[in-house]
Amino acid sequence: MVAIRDAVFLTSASTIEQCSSEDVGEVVFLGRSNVGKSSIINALTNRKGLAKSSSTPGKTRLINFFNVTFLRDKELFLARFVDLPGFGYARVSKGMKEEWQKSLNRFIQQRTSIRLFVHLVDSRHPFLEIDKDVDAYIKEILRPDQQMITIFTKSDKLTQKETGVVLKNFPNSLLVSSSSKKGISKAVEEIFNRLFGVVL
Ligand SMILES: Nc1nc2c(ncn2[C@@H]2O[C@H](COP(=O)(O)OP(=O)(O)OP(=O)(O)O)[C@@H](O)[C@H]2O)c(=O)[nH]1
Ligand SMILES: [Mg+2]
Repeated sequence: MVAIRDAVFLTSASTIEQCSSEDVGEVVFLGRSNVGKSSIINALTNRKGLAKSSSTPGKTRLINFFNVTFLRDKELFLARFVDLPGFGYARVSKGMKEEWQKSLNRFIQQRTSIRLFVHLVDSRHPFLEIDKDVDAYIKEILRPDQQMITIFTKSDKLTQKETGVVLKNFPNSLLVSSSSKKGISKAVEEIFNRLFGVVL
């Protein structure tokens, strides 16, 4: 049985240079603005308000780092969760958007401590072009020591039929709700196994 025992905010960075040292394996949460990145970090770690979530898209503007301690069979495992700003958020000028996107791309491609990309997709809109693009982009830049998983968010908003469509089209993905906590413990286990190489 795997659980997250501790999670604390480490630091925020607006540039790569400000990022924390690359000494711990990192899980990067990325996805469209408002998809529920900050909320799933709070749900996985069971810490309300650890990552700032908001109904206004574009809430997360900085790269936020959290130190996370997993517990399995009385043994502790350290990792870091990274909350990224969503792509496609509005309210900044086009120039700033491009600058920021470049900076995020640089982070994603150059940071050696990233072990796992968690691509979050809104389960109500599972076939958007932008998510296909992100999927292709991550696969293209993925290094041999890195993995990627897709997690569908906000499953509490789905009808049974819609749930069936997601599961049928994406058989290897996880479907979770940060509100109801459905699927969350399975997601914790999956992230742990990917990070620490446990084959079940
Ligand atoms: N019903 C439901 N709402 C959710 C769930 N997860 C997140 N939300 C809501 O969706 C909105 C956005 O959540 P955030 O976690 O802030 O999303 P984000 O991806 O971090 O957004 P940015 O930081 O703006 O990119 C908030 O109003 C959340 O309460 C969920 O599982 N179910
Ligand atoms: Mg956020």
